[in-house]
Amino acid sequence: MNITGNKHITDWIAEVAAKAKPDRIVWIDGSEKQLEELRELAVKSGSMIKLNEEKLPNCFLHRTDPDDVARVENRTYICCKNEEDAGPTNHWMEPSAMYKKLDGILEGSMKGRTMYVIPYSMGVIGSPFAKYGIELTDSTYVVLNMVIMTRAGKEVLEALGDSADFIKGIHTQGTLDKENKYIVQFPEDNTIISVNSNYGGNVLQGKKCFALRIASNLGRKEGWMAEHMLILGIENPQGEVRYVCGAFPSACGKTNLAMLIPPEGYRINGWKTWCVGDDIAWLRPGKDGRLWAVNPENGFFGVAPGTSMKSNPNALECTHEGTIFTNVALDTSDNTVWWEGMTKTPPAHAIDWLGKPWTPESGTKAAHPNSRFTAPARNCPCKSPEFDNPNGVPISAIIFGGRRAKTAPLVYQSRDWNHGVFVGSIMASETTAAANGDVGVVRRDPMAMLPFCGYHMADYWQHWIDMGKKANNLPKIFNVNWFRTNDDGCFIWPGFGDNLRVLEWILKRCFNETDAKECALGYVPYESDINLEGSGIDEETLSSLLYIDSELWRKEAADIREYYTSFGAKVPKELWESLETLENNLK
Ligand code: GTP
Ligand code: SPV
Ligand code: MN
Repeated sequence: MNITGNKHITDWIAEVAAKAKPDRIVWIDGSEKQLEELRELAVKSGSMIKLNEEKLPNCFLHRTDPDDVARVENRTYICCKNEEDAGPTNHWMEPSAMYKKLDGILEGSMKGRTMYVIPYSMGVIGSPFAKYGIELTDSTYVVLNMVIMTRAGKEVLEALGDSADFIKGIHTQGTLDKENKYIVQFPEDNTIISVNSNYGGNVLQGKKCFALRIASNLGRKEGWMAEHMLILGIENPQGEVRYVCGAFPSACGKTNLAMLIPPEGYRINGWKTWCVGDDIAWLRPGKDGRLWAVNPENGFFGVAPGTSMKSNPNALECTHEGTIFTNVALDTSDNTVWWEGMTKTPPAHAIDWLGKPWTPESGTKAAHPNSRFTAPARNCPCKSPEFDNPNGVPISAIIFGGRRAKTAPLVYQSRDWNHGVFVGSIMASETTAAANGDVGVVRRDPMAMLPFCGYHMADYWQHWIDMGKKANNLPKIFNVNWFRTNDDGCFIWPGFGDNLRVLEWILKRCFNETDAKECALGYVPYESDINLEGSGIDEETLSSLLYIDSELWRKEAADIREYYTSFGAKVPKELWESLETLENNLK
């Protein structure tokens, strides 16, 4: 039964249903009663396992196909009319050719299945930032994840009224055929189609497909920014809360930084942290000349391995109710979950992510390295009181960062906005398990947006430069690297909660409360300006973490020159100027 009279919606659904031929169509109204039925259905069908109700109330475990465990960047497409508009970093196909291919896959794909209609909002429904979408899917797993990750249900249809202004999304899990897996964005049609996958970022379309690939196009047109960024509020002992955004590539520490717990010495002095978002930020210039950010999501799709009471108790706490775990291990002793790094001692017996019996002697990983939890934001102990503020929060600093074993120092500050755009554009990081492909290979990942920018990357840099002219009280831009290693390959910086020591310096810089040393890259801290008390790090080690190896950076600069050249004439001149300055500084 339809729950809207909006013809744009009902005609489109009829069209998709005529193609995919589902046995029935079910509208997701967002009610607890309906969700309860769907959970039961998912458990009955074997798609989800109900976990210990006492220890993990309303929590479930899902295992994906072993070949469907991460985003598939080589099968992700931006289909706009001109190939040039997608740029050299995106896969492209002419839209009508792609529609034809997808129509072939969609034809009859939902026979014998139910097609669910999920109306959802990215951002607080009715707020100036909000954008609406409808995802049609034949997967209960997608429905149950989407209602955690977004604001979904009939309120969205009410907010939409008769409007045609929504993003159309179609998903079928199909046969999971690897050779016919496609994650496709049509930015000119505001349409997303993903087929033959049932994993996270491929199919929870509100996240990367909409809130980044489609939204980056909308932002460019409408004068705002869609970024792969966490949003964190930091409250100092005076009770002032200052906000930062941080762009780190997938599995490089956004969720952890967004929920960090201050080191003990800071806590005693009254420092607090407030999580506004852990993965995506939409930023707009405010009337006051500052950039304001909202998190368009309503839950966390976080990396499980490494999440422990020691590294990130807040994230762990988020997963204690109403959470769906994907590809973690099942601890059979009490029907709970486990993953590498959760506790020092693994369970004696478990079922691994492949569904096979596992013991610590098995010599394999119990949880997949990209196993995840989908947890509602309401569970977060440090959820910001501003989380649902329709106008967002004002941003003082933008922080870029990645995994670099040697090159990038612990922290440095850019000289100004345009130079900061340069710093973001040259980001590089070792690849992780969040996407299919090799792990640990250094690749350029500008602004952590390489897999998510929905148009030509150099046009995107130009958009950043242009945004700099739209606000007169812009955030200051920094770069951090928590991942420098010593000769034994161990991380030198303690990371996690101790990252607040660096954030404190960053925020002081934003408010002219501390000095800095000029260097070839911009500004670095004086060692004595970073509070190391209780960190176990001495000033000498800090010096080594801040050291800039000119030889390595000359190689880096040559590599950047080559990289920029690969984008052709569109690279903004401001970025070339910053590169020349860097080259001169290194002479
Ligand atoms: P996506 O959800 O894929 O976008 O990832 P993310 O950027 O949110 O990364 P997340 O915070 O989940 O961290 C990924 C991995 O990095 C986990 O295994 C963490 O334990 C590890 N990690 C996070 N922060 C730090 C840090 O400060 N130092 C070190 N050494 N490791 C960290
Ligand atoms: C990422 O890979 O950056 C994620 C997980 O946040 S996914 O939703 O799969 O994109
Ligand atoms: Mn991410």
